Amino acid sequence: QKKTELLDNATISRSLTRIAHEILEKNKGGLDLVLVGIKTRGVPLAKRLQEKIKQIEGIDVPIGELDITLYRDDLQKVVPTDEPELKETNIDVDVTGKQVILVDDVLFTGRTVRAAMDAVMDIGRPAVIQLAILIDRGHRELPIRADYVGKNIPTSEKEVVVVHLNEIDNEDEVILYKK
Ligand code: 3GP
Ligand code: 5GP
Ligand code: MG
Repeated sequence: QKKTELLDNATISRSLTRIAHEILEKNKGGLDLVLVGIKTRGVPLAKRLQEKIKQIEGIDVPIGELDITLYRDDLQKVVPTDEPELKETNIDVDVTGKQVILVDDVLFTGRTVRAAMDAVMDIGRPAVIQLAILIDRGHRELPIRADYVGKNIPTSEKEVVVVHLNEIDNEDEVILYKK
């Protein structure tokens, strides 16, 4: 197994700072924003964006969480017919009329994001839904793209992107593994 470091602590932080600025620019100051993190690692990323937006603009953007589990617990046993399913919705704010930003660590086929959009639209009618992602590794199977991207990493099917975040893994790093 070969590893390549794609992002470290400093570059993750800079990417998120840029994305926070882009979100504020695109959404006119951000007063109607709602951040929605997709578990597991989309949640700490959403919180970091919330903090950066607070530092830049001085506003408190509400945060929600979605638990969408893709496939089975063992990634080696991925069955193509398995769809990511919604396990839990934890969004206390009314999303109707809001600019909802979905946040996740890695964008791959797009099926998780599709399930996340369904979950958000089940609880209200947002003015707009946008997507912020740390790593876009390609291989989309649906017409879905991210509005805000930390880094585009064209991967092969055999490669896996490992995302470690301080809040969960006690370190910040993004590594490309070649099997
Ligand atoms: P996450 O909760 O941080 O998103 O999908 C469950 C976990 O498995 C994810 O954690 C993700 O980091 C990790 N993972 C690594 N490679 C893959 C992959 O190719 N597909 C999926 N679905 N998850 C992967
Ligand atoms: P999708 O539904 O777009 O295929 O996959 C998105 C979800 O699967 C993300 O939540 C992400 O956690 C996980 N995922 C898919 N591929 C990878 C990968 O290479 N690395 C990591 N860390 N997560 C992945
Ligand atoms: Mg994820």
